[in-house]
Amino acid sequence: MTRFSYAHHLEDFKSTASWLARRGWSEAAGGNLSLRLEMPGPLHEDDHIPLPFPMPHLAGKAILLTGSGTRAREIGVNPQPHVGLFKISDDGTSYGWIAGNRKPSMELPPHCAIHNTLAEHRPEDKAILHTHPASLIALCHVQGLDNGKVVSDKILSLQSEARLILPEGIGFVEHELPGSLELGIKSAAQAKKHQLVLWQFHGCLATGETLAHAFDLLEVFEKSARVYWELRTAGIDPAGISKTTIENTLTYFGRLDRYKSTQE
Ligand code: 2HA
Ligand code: ZN
Repeated sequence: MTRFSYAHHLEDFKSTASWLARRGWSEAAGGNLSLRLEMPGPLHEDDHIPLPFPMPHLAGKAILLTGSGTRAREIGVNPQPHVGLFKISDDGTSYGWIAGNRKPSMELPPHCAIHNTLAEHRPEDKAILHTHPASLIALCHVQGLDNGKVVSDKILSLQSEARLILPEGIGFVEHELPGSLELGIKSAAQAKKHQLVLWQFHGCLATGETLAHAFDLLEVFEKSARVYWELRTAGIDPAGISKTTIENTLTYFGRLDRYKSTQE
C-alpha cells in the first residue's frame, strides 16, 4: 500500500475533543468526530464490510472516526488509540479498517451518509462533529421549536453576528434512534444546505473544513442558545433582532443570497 500518514490530522481531533470536554458538551462517551481524507490504494480483499447503501462520492476515500465508547476528555489528551482509520472501497459499497481504533462509533452510518453528501455538494467541508450541548438539547423541549426555520429565526436573531456566520440557519431532524440509518439519511439531506443540524432531544451535528471550524460554528449557535436561556430565566421571551435589521446586515456583508436560499 502507498505510504500514508494521518498523524497530523490527529491534532485536530485532540484539540477539538479537549474543547468538547472542557465545555461539558460531550459527557461520558457522548459525541463523535470524523474527517474525510484522500487515500490512495486498495482495500484488503478479505476486509470488506458492506456500507448501508452505496456511497459513490466516498469511493476510494478514507474516514478517520472516533471509536465506540471513547471519551472526549481522553481523546483530548492522546487521540491515537481512540481514532480509527477506515478506507472505502473503490466502488463505494464497502469499507475496511486500516489503522488505529478498530471499533468505530455507533454513529458510523450517519457520518458516512453525511460525508457522501458533503463530498458531492460541499467538498471543502471534510469534518463532522457530533456532540450534546445541554443548552441546545433544552431548546427541543420548548413548544414550537420543532423545525429548523423556527429554531433559526428565533435563536439566531438574539445576537448581532449569529445569522451572519450561519446565513442558511440550522437544519433539524426529528428524534430518530441514535446511530440509525434513518438519522444518517435525514441528516445528510439537511447537511446539503446547513452546516449545523439539530438532532431533536439528542444534540447537534456540525460540519466544516476542519473539526476546529465545525466547533466554531457550534460555539456561535450555542452562544445564541445561552442568550435565549438567560432571557427566559429572567422571565423574558425575546422577540429578537428584527428581520429587516438581520437582512440589512446580511446585505451589507454580501450574504443575503445564502440566507434567501433557505427561506422558501
Ligand atoms: O455515544 O453520541 O450519538 C455516542 C453518541 C451517539
Ligand atoms: Zn449522540
